[in-house]
Amino acid sequence: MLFVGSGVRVSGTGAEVLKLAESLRVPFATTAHAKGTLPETHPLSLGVHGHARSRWAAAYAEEGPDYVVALGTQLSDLATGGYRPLARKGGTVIQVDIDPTSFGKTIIPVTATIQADLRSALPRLLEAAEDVAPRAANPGLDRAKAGPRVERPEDLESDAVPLSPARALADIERSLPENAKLVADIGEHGIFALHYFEVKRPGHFYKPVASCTMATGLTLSLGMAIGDPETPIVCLTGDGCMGMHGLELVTATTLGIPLTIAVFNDSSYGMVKFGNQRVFGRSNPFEVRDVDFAKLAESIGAIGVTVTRPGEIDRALLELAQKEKRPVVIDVKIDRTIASPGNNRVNQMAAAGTHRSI
Ligand SMILES: Cc1ncc(C[n+]2csc(CCOP(=O)(O)OP(=O)(O)O)c2C)c(N)n1
Ligand SMILES: [Mg+2]
Repeated sequence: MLFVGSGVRVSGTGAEVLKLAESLRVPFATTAHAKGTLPETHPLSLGVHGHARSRWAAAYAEEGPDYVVALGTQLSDLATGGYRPLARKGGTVIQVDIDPTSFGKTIIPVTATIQADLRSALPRLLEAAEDVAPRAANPGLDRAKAGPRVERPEDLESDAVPLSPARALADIERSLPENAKLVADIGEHGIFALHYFEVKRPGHFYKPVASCTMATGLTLSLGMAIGDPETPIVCLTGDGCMGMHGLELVTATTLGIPLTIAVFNDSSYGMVKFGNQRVFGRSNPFEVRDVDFAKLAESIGAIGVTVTRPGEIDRALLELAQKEKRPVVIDVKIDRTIASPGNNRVNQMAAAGTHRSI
């Protein structure tokens, strides 16, 4: 298995990694942070592994690959989903990274490390791969991909109201213009995006991961929209993130920036609420107000739209900002009782019984 970290994005070597996977005919998975560097619709893709991992990646990793080449990742707890070993016991893990301080940070078994710039390492790996016969068959991959890609796949089609976050993401995925870029922010909504959104075109999905402040995605997408006004930028954010930096909308409106902001509005700091519930068995004792973000947007001079039902997010809505040359805020009232699957960091804390020692 090739395990692709964000170093591949930084070095711009996604195409070479894909070539390597194809020439050896081995599957690849990305870290959460590297989601968007490779097409997830590719037959060899397992999607995201580690934090918010897909069921395909989980199934493949649980069988335990013999040989893993990790490219541009520190193999942190997020990358490995709570330091789960990448290879089977006794298997080989090779870690390639430009930064020598990336080595030895992980506690999972690593067989060998190679300090190299991926821009020079990948051509050499491709050259070496010429002497290796591609895998004829990979029953482990077939078994892994025989099952569903995601947890609760039925949620993607759910007609329920309040809206399931997975269904809202499926509507976004179906409706995104071909050239649009989706940026996901910090919170449950971001984990939903990591888990459910399937990247078709490399370079068209980005989610900041790890120690990021809330609304990093919001401010980042504003910068992207200013820098590249012809490309439709859709930012998926949360009501809490909007509370932190939502008034950047004044800047976006003043400058006439065609940014689309889809707010997954659960009237809560969902990640904190569900995290507390999982680890401590109870949640934070305060409620966040149910803010009407469509009205807020209109009051600033942006376009505000409220979505409450499946199917309401469509192509016309995601093209509106470009058409009107001003920001569009979509207040998506999601079902606030649905937690994201695959927040392994929190699940591990819960399993470790942290609540008992506090
Ligand atoms: C500035 C800052 N404060 C706190 C956190 C910790 N934190 C991560 S996600 C989150 C809640 C996000 O709420 P919201 O934007 O509504 O997203 P949701 O989880 O509900 O989808 C918090 C408090 C953070 N990342 N950044
Ligand atoms: Mg929220």
